[in-house]
Amino acid sequence: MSLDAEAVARLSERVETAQTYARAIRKLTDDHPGMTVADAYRVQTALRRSYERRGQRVVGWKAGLTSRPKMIQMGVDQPGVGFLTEAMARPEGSAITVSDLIHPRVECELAFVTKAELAGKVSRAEVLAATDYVQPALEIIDSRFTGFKFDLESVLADNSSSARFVLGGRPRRPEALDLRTIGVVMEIDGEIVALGASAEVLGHPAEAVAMLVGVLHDMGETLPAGSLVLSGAITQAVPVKAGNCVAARFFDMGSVGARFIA
Ligand code: 0L1
Ligand code: MG
Repeated sequence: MSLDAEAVARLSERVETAQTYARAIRKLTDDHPGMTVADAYRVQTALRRSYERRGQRVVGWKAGLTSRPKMIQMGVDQPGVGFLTEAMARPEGSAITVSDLIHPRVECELAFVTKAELAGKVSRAEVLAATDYVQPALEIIDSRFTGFKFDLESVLADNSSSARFVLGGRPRRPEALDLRTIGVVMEIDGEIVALGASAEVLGHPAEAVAMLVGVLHDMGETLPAGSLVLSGAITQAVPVKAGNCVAARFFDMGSVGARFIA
């Protein structure tokens, strides 16, 4: 670790202001080149505590940077996690405003909802045993860094670009599906813009949940029963603007969609 407590608090405020006012900022490592991944998670934790103090309930977590192409695209070498609050949730089919976001992109993901606590180093099988159901989801990410350009330390401190999410489709028991082979097609305004299969997510999306529980353990946290986890992008992240209508069809699980407005 290289940042003292005062620097962590200052960086967390800088990120929170950028998130609140949708203003892009320089990546944090420009001013703190020695910042480590552990420092980044300390900034993210300070951000989470600040949201909680303002009454925002944490409802779960997201795994990010979980596919090899995504890591290469963003120039990072490991996945990461971010927290999800109730205020980030949007109803299926709803209108999502883009004026309070900087440069939103949409990803298609499998959401896990847990029925038992997960803690420490857990296996894929333990994740599946603790999963109540899985469900199609859209994640709307929005890096707070200029040009959507960052490094691992900066993006983790920015809560892994978390912004909004939408749950939809049909919730399914995990044992009823082969979670490696869920095909997804994403359309914007009726045109297919991205597709993929769920094995894109660390070989199996439950591996991403296991990774996430390990990161939480390193932060001194567990994943409580009843948590929502976005397990990582099955498709690439596609930029969206006001006027766009997004629909994602998940094989055997139905579809999830949202509209974007100014
Ligand atoms: O959810 C994701 O995989 C995104 C994590 C952060 C990287 C990005 O903003 O593209
Ligand atoms: Mg994502």
